[in-house]
Amino acid sequence: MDSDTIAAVATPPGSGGIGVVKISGPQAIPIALSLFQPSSGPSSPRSHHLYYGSVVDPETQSTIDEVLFTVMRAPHTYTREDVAEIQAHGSRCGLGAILELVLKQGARLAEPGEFTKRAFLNGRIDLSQAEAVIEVVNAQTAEGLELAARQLKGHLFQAIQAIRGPIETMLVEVEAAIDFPEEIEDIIRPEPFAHRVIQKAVNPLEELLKHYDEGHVYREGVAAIIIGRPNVGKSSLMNRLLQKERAIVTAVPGTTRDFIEETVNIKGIPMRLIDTAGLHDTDNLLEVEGIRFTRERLDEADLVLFMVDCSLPLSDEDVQIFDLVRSRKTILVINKIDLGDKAQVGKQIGKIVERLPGLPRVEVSALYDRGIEGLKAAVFNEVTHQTGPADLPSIVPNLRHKIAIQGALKASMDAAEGFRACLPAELVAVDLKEALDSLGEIIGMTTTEEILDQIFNRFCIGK
Ligand SMILES: Nc1nc2c(ncn2[C@@H]2O[C@H](COP(=O)(O)OP(=O)(O)OP(=O)(O)O)[C@@H](O)[C@H]2O)c(=O)[nH]1
Ligand SMILES: [Mg+2]
Repeated sequence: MDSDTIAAVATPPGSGGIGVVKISGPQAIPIALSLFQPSSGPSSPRSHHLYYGSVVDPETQSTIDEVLFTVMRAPHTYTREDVAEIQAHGSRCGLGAILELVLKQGARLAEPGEFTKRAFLNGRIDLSQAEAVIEVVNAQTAEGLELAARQLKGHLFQAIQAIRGPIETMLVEVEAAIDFPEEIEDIIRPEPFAHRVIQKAVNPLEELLKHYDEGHVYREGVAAIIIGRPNVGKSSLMNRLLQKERAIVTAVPGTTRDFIEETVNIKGIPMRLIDTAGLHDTDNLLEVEGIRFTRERLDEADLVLFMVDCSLPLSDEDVQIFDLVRSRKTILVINKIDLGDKAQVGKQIGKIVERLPGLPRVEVSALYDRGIEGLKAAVFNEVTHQTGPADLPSIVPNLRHKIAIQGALKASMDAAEGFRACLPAELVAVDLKEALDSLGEIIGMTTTEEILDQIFNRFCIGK
C-alpha cells in the first residue's frame, strides 16, 4: 500500500468561483493543519466538518487566501485514507500557491487518477466502479451519465459476482472430486453440471454481451464525418447540428481547410462530428493536405455523412466520393432542397439516387434548418439499429469488460462441454478457473499492473 501523501488541485484549470486542493495519505491532516489558521473554533478540527479560516505560509506568515477547510479521517473517505480539502477562491495562481505549500510540507503531486486508484487499492470500490468515476466525470449525455452512475453504484460488480459465485462453488466441487477419485461419479454428474454452467454462467454472460451491443454507443459514443464536394454545405450542416455558428460558411468553394471537431448529442448518443475540407481534384497545396487528412479521418469514423448538393447536377467528383464511401456505414445527405420548386427538386433527387444507389438517405436544407430531425433519426437508426429511443439496458459493459466477458463465456462453454463429454475433472477445472480469472479482470481481482495503469492514466489529475 502507498504510504506517501499525495496532493493535487481537484478542480479544472482556469479561474472559477472556488477551487479545491485535495490531500490524501497518512500526513494529509498534519500537513493541512500546518497551513490553516482557523478564524475561530477548536484547534483540532472534527472529522467531516467545515471550518472557515485562512491559509498562511508558515515561513513568511503571509496569508495566501481565505478558505473553507475540511479534514476527513480514514476510513470514511474517498481513498479510505486521511483526507484534507481546502476550498479556496478559484484562481489558478492562488490554488497553485496553496498546492506548492502543501508539497513543501512533504506531500507529493498526485498522478492522474491516483486518488481513485487508492480508493480501488484500499478496497472501497472495485475496478469497474473506478472506471465509472472517469465516465461520470466525462459524461456527455444524460443517458451516458445514467449508465456510468449505475456502474459506479456497483451494478456491474454485483452482476459479475453473481456469476462468479456459482462457478466458484462448482470449482470447489470439481476439486473435491479430483481429491477423492473413487467418489468422482457421485460428485460430478455430467448433465446436471453442464446444465448448471449454462444456466448460471453462459446465459447471463450472453445477456451481458447483448447489453453491450444495445447500449455501448451511449457510453462510448460514435464518430461521424461529413464529407462531400466543396461548397455542398458541410460546414452549414455542422453548425445546424451544433446549433451554433462554429464553422466558417462562405459561398466560396474550399472554405474549410482544416478539420473541425465537436461533440453533439444525438438522442442521447454522444457523437463526435468532424467537418472536413471538400474532396476534389486540386493543385492547391493547402487543400491537398486537408484532403489527405479527410481520407485518414474517414478510416477512423464509425459513420459517414456523405453530402451532395441537389441544386447542381452530380459531378464525377460526387461519384468518386460515392465509390470511396459506399462500402462504409454511410448516410446520403441531400442538401439545399430549398433551391428550386418541389417538382424540380424531386426530379433532381431522383437523378441523384439513381447514380448513388443503395444508401439510406435524408433530404435537408442546412441553411433553413429543414430535415435536421430526420437526419438525427437516421443517424440514431444507423448506429443503434433502432427506430426510436428504447429502454436502456440496466447494465452496459464497456469494451474492456466485453472482451473479458467473451473470454469467460468461451471458458464456460468449454466447461459445459467438458462435463457433458465426461472429460477428466482436471481439464474442466482449468476451464472453470479461466472463466473466474476473466471475470476477475473486470472487477480488478486479477488485473495486471499494466491494465491498471492504462485505466488510471485516462483520468485527470486530482481525481
Ligand atoms: N440555399 C442553400 N444554401 C446553402 C445550404 N447549405 C449551405 N448553403 C450555402 O452554400 C455555401 C457553402 O456552404 P458551406 O457550409 O460553407 O459548404 P462546405 O461544404 O462546408 O464548403 P467547403 O468548406 O468550401 O467545402 C454557403 O453560401 C451556404 O450558405 C442550403 O441548405 N440551402
Ligand atoms: Mg466547409
